[in-house]
Amino acid sequence: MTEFRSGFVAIVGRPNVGKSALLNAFMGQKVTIVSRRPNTTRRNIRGILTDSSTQIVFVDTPGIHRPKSMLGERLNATAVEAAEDVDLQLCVIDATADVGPGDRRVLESAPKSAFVVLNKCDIATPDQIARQLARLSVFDKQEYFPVSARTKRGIPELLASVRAKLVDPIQYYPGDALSDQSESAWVADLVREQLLALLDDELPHSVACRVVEMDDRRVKVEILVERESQKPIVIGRKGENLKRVGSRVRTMLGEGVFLELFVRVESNWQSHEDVLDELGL
Ligand SMILES: Nc1nc2c(ncn2[C@@H]2O[C@H](COP(=O)(O)OP(=O)(O)OP(=O)(O)O)[C@@H](O)[C@H]2O)c(=O)[nH]1
Ligand SMILES: [Mg+2]
Repeated sequence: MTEFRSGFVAIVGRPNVGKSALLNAFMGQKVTIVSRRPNTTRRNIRGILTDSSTQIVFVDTPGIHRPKSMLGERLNATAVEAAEDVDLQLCVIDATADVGPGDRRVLESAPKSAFVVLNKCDIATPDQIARQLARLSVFDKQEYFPVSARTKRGIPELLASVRAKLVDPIQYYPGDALSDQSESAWVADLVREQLLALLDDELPHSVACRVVEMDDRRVKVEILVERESQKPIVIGRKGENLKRVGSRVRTMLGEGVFLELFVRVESNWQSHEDVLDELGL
């Protein structure tokens, strides 16, 4: 019989490179939200992948960026903290964008044992991929993986290499655990994900969601915005946006759940320590 092995693996990188999409690809199902806006992920989210002889605890992290608010500073600190505490780091780079200062910062703070994951290879040319890999080789990390979270190309090979690095004999989570998130944090994120998909470019950073009431049949989610003028934008004409968000999230929650959404203005919440504390950010 093979011995059981486990490990914690942080997925780090600058915003929007596809860290969360990669976690979902590893898991084969959605455990974390994805959007085309930067700074979508705001908490460290564990995705737990267990088979008969291994358990990988992936940690999806907020994108590391140059912060413009207290929220931004906290997001960076959250990601850095996650990266410090793991057995392996996956540094994710976008195959279609030049390696910039943000990527360099991530690569320079990662240990030599880290894997470099070049994501979005489905929309990069072979030439682009080759040039990116050549540029990245100067960072001298352990292994390099061209992949696509979207098509799953390269994902099985990457997973096999991650499994080969596991050394801890302890199983930290039950075999059927998928994530460490509470149901309420998950529902609040699903609402924010749909808002991100709908809203103008300026707004996403200004929105936060939290569940204020929840039982078996009813969930009430508060949507915070920073200014009075943002409220009608989020609500939409005749409540159109909230209706759309509500119906999309309801289909993900399953039959019979009554979802109630309301918008509240909390002036400049991104810079208020107590509000960030309350939101668990
Ligand atoms: N074509 C393509 N798009 C991808 C791939 N992976 C992610 N994306 C897209 O890239 C965007 C960002 O993906 P996320 O997974 O939210 O990125 P992230 O790194 O988690 O971003 P933050 O949470 O903001 O730090 C989304 O629009 C995804 O659909 C991929 O492999 N190929
Ligand atoms: Mg993310």
